[in-house]
Amino acid sequence: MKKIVVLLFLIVCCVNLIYSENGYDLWLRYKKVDNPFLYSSYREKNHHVIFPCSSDKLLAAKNELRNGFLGLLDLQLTETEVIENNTLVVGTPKTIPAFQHQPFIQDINKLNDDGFVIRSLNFQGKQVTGIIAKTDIGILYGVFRYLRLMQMHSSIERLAITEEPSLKYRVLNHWDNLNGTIERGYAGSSLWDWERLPTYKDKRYTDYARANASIGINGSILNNVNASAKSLRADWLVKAAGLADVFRPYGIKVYLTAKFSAPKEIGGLDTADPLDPKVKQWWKDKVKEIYALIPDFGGFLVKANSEGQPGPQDYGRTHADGANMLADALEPFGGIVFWRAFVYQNERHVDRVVTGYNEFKPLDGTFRRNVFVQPKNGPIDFQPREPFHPLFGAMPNTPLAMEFQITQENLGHAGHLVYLGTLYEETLQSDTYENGTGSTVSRILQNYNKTYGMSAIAGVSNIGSDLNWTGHLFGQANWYAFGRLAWNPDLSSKDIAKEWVRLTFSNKEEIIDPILNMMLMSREAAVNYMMPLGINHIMNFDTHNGPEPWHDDPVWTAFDYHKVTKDSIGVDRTINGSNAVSQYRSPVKEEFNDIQKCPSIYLLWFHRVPWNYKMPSGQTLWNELVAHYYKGVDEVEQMQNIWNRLKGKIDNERFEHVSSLLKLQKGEAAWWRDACVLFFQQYSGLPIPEGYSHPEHSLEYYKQIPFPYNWDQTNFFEK
Ligand code: BDP
Repeated sequence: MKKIVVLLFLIVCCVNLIYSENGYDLWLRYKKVDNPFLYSSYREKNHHVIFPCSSDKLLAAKNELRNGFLGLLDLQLTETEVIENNTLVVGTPKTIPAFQHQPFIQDINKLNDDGFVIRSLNFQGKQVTGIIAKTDIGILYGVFRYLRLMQMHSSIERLAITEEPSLKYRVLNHWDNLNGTIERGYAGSSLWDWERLPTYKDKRYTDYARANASIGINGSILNNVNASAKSLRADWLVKAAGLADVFRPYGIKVYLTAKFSAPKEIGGLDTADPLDPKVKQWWKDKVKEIYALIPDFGGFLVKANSEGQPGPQDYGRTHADGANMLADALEPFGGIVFWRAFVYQNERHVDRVVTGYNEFKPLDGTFRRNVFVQPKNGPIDFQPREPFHPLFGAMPNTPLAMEFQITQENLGHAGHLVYLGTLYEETLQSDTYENGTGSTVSRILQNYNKTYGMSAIAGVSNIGSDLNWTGHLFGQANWYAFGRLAWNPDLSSKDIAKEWVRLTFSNKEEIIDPILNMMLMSREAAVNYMMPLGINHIMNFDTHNGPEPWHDDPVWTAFDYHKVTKDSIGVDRTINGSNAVSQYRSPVKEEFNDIQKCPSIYLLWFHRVPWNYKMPSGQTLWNELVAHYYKGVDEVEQMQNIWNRLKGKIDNERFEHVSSLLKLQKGEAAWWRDACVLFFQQYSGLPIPEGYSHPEHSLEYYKQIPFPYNWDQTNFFEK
């Protein structure tokens, strides 16, 4: 009897082990295909492979294929030289010269360097599948795409896929400090082990590169925008070079942030004036030194004259003067500059929303060709919801790079499930009217492709040393969504979410549908319980997590953002107010300016509205505001219910992980709701409408709740 119990126990343990997943494998899990029909058809089609390899990129691609076959199909990658039916043929016209005479070569030649085709074709009299590209990196992308087909249980018969990325530079911005902390990072510490680099190269760097390459990300900016000049010192550059060596086979270039005062801080000069010949020379020499170590170095990202960072304005020069000096140094090597447009004066009389546009719009057309101006998606600062940044549509002669935030600085850190694909899509599909209807932000980004090949998108990374990379398992979906939209900014966030669920959890509809529902409702839920109707910047002033609409000190006050009084709430940014609306083109400008036409999601962003204002729903503003806050919490409850019904259908480890975080989210959502409703009620003086439960505690109670500790802010070791 005892033996049987022990045996049963061991079986249970094994089953648990098999089904327990910690999330490390991301969307590259390569679990065995559990549909017998597909399994055998995939095996048949991949029985033999022709895949000549002459570069590290091709080798990386073949390794991936090998791992994919083993995991998905229990199949060893078997190479052949003789073409038979059902052979998988992988190569470029260079590695498989016979391709040069095939009719499909025309299609390949039309693609950009990162493109590929995957086709079922007749090649040398045999029916084969071809993964064909112009370049080696195209092959790597094609292989990942091919494996994804099988991971998602799609048919691989009669394939006719042609793909190329719409944007050229698709980069992650890591806000990693050299001391291992990550500014606004919530998934542990930095992946970069600076102490042991470059000699010791953690295997994780390779997995990081694989994950990025699988979605087409091709650049990694290693360090924080609040930069340390030290990262440009010779002893640190060799470490960056060590990472570049690991990333290279995966087509990922390394970039660094450049602290504008570096010539003074580490170069011994007495100025960093961009027009000073000594300074120019210093940067030229520095760039030369970098390229000697990292021949494919990507370039610099710069935060200048913003939030206390040094910049060209310290010397009476413009952003263009600063950016162009760096661009000139990088140009001979093919490097580029990302110059951020996230600037604002810490002066309370200036509406922060208008600053970026005011500083950059007049400089349109004055930047070198290898400079991107990089605004954030909205004109304030990664709020749960913002209208698109008005610089998109206002600088037709300057390549603009989009900066999205993947890390959830203002969206519940790694504690809340908030799928950001919908946020990204909302911005990308906003119409700027730069060239008439249909000039979406996405088009603006892609249009520059037509001018001189410059197009870019950047995402502030949510990756850290946590075993599952992103802290919250669903944070992986945001990394994935960013990458997929970087490849094609017109993809639908819903389709992307569906892909991610299939790759991460299961191909079974009974699992896909509920998870998809949760993801698609999650961002709106967060907006509802945090900052509905265009309210913004009312989070804790320091950690940016938790409600603090009452924060008020001489330097920083939430009152500048909500301007609440007993009569009204919201900021007047109409033509009678700060006139921020005029930074948008017609008809967006008129739409935002008119309280009747302004979408209610942006109402209090652009308008000061009396508490008893009648909303289109027929409710007063006060009642509607309260309704949003309560709805947000209800939505989190719905998400919990959906998730709970998945118990037993997905592995226990990931189920429990998400389940406990949803509990945390529910608690914090209720905290946001109760604190904000009570705070605003002090001003409106109106009752919480019938049917809603009253907050359990007083406002004083909520004000005293300590904000969850966040250790990421310490940059002090570097200073
Ligand atoms: C703000 C962050 C701050 C960043 C800054 C930036 O709170 O940590 O340094 O943006 O983007 O949102 O430069």
